[in-house]
Amino acid sequence: MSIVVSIPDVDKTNWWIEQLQALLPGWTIRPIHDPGDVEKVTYAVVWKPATGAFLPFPNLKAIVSLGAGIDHVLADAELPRQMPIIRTVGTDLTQRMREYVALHVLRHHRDIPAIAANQREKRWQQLVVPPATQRRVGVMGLGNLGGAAARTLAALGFETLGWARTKREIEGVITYAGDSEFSEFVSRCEILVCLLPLTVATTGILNAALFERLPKSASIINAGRGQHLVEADLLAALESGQLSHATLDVFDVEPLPAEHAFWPHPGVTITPHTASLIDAPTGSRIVAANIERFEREGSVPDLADAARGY
Ligand code: NDP
Ligand code: OXD
Repeated sequence: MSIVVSIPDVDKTNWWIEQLQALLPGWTIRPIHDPGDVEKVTYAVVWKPATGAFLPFPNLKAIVSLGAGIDHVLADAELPRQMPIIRTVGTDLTQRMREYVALHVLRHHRDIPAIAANQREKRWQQLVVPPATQRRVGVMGLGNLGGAAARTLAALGFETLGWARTKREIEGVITYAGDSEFSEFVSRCEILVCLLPLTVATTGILNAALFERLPKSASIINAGRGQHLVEADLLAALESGQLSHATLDVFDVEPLPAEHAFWPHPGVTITPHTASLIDAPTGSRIVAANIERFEREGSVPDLADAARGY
């Protein structure tokens, strides 16, 4: 009975192994590059695993994604077919994302980037903004994270809209579903938050056509995945004034390269994929509980649907 852990960062790998080992004392838990007896490995706990990482383990029962997204697992062209993928989700992850979305939507709503620029110039300028009840904010993706974010925004008083693949009912939120209602949804969002999973259908969804449909000088917040955004289209939309600001937590290439145009851009706020970054002590409790339940029942509620892509 053993578990391998694969995370690109060595210190983080050791941190997770230490925490998981304390919760699962009957298991042997080792880094994936030093797995011991490969026949005994039944679970792989991973974040951005290498291509072919799972091939050495003939008795693997499930892969545990150290996150809500599974795109980093599905990216492996040699992923064993039909392998169950368990997502790491829960109230801690949701709470962190609610904080992030509230913080940055309020920051855009109250024009804090312009106020900060004024302070740098020692300029006293009273910018008038409407109350939240007169500000329309849209959330793309209404799952665990997007649904919680939309509820939080509605509770803050924003006129809140949400869009998902299928129709979702959320109190206080005007919801839209599917491709047919996409244009109408987008055309109403003064601040747009992306909390979609990365799939074939959502890759590149934050593009020039979408930016054109948004109200003039709208802003966006992307905490989904970097590949949702067409970076050149964002730069052009900021340049033309169609968009006023973008807050980005996720990037096509992470870490964001030092020479990237986003770093010095006054219209871009960067956070380093920390919107809802789970820590090992918290995350290990969720992972350990999921592994124990999968052992007992052969399934868990947090199983991803690999065919759907999320
Ligand atoms: P869920 O699976 O719970 O929800 C996904 C939502 O997206 C659902 O509402 C789903 O629609 C909707 N959706 C999927 N495909 C489409 C589509 N083609 N068109 C419209 N809507 C679509 O995911 P989570 O809320 O748990 O996580 C969402 C994503 O957030 C993750 O996949 C990950 O990429 C990102 N994330 C980022 C973090 C960060 O720190 N930046 C942290 C954690 C996650 P339906 O309801 O109809 O199924
Ligand atoms: C996740 C993430 O998918 O942190 O959980 O991005």
